[in-house]
Amino acid sequence: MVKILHFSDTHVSHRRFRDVKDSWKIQNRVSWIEEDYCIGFQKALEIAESIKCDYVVHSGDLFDIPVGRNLSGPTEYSRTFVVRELKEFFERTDNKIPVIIIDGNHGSYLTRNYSTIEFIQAAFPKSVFIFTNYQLKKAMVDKKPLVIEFKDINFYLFPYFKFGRLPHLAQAYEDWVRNNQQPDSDKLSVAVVHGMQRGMDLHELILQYPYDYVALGHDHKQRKVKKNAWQAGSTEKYTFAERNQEKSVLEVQIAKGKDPVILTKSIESKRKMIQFQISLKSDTTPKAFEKTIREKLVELKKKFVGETASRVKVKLEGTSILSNWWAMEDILVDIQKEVFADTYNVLEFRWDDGELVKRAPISQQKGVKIYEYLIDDPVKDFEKYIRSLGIPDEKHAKQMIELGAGIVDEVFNSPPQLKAEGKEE
Ligand SMILES: [Mn+2]
Repeated sequence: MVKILHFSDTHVSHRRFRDVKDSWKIQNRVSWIEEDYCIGFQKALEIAESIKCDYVVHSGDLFDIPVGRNLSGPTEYSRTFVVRELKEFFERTDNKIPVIIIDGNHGSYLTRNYSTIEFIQAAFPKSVFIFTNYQLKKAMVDKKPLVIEFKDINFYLFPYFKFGRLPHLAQAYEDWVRNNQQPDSDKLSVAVVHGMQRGMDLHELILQYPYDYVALGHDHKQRKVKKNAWQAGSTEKYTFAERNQEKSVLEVQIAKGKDPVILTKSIESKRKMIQFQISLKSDTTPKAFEKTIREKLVELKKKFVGETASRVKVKLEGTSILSNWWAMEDILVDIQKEVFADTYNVLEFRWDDGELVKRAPISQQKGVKIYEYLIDDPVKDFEKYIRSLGIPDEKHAKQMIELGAGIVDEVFNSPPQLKAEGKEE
């Protein structure tokens, strides 16, 4: 039997700059939130040691940055943290446990063929085995496998690759998987993959091949995908959508010809993420809104303690009159200032108005204006209205005037009784 510690999506060096309390755990060293993600990484290695595993597998997104157009690399604090934790882990375990890490969609400079996990391998060339996005592309071009072989087990590596983006990529990737990445029939075989959307970044063949285990990453919610394939989930809550998730890493026991045995090993996160759902109506006044928010915050009104301070998001939905919403936003800004004083145990306070519909009051809505015109001579007034729009193309303006005048004339000028009489005939 071989025992693997499978973890993923540690997102070390994740930081928040907006809507967080400007308070550093140690002055100018590390922020509370950045440290949370370091601790997730640390705890996973502690569990790896305690269960006496044979291998450690990280299925991607070890570092949070760079990502997308954000080309900043991990902070010195986080990089040092990771190297120190690994060094101590290898010392405690007599350099007997190899650590395998693949690239996710975070942590690599995609346009530069360079990944932030390369320095980890440089620091521990005999114990750390990394597989980058760049190595994957090279393996596809060279038509070579991406495998690390040990005497009892082979690991097949699938760093993040969005092959479903273009048909020719999908075909090239499938050919590469088929020709190079099929499991060994004699030795134990484990696939390590960063991807979750089938046909887009997770290839169906990987779930169909008889690997003894598929170590998946990218999905922050831990889940069993198949009896031999698990998403480990992230080690610390990342978005507010994860606020109620319990985080853990996986102890995976595999033996040839048997279903893997999976044990979850919990990682307790010290910080709460709280979301207040508030539904607004067009008659909700700023005053009533302020009262609601303050009532919700009462339970958090206590001395600030960084170790336990909560992250809070106010999620707004429903409808609000625009002028009311502006006043409510001012209230939120004021409350945020107050919350970041030491009388609230809150580290982050943000709001999300993405799903709130904001409307102008009826009296100011567009379209109402037209009634100011259509009083004396509706047809002439309509022409004035169209001219007031300043349409540059005269032909276009004339067409609109003619068409509009016809409609206006019919609606306002034809005596309704004529129509009634017509009906009687
Ligand atoms: Mn990811």
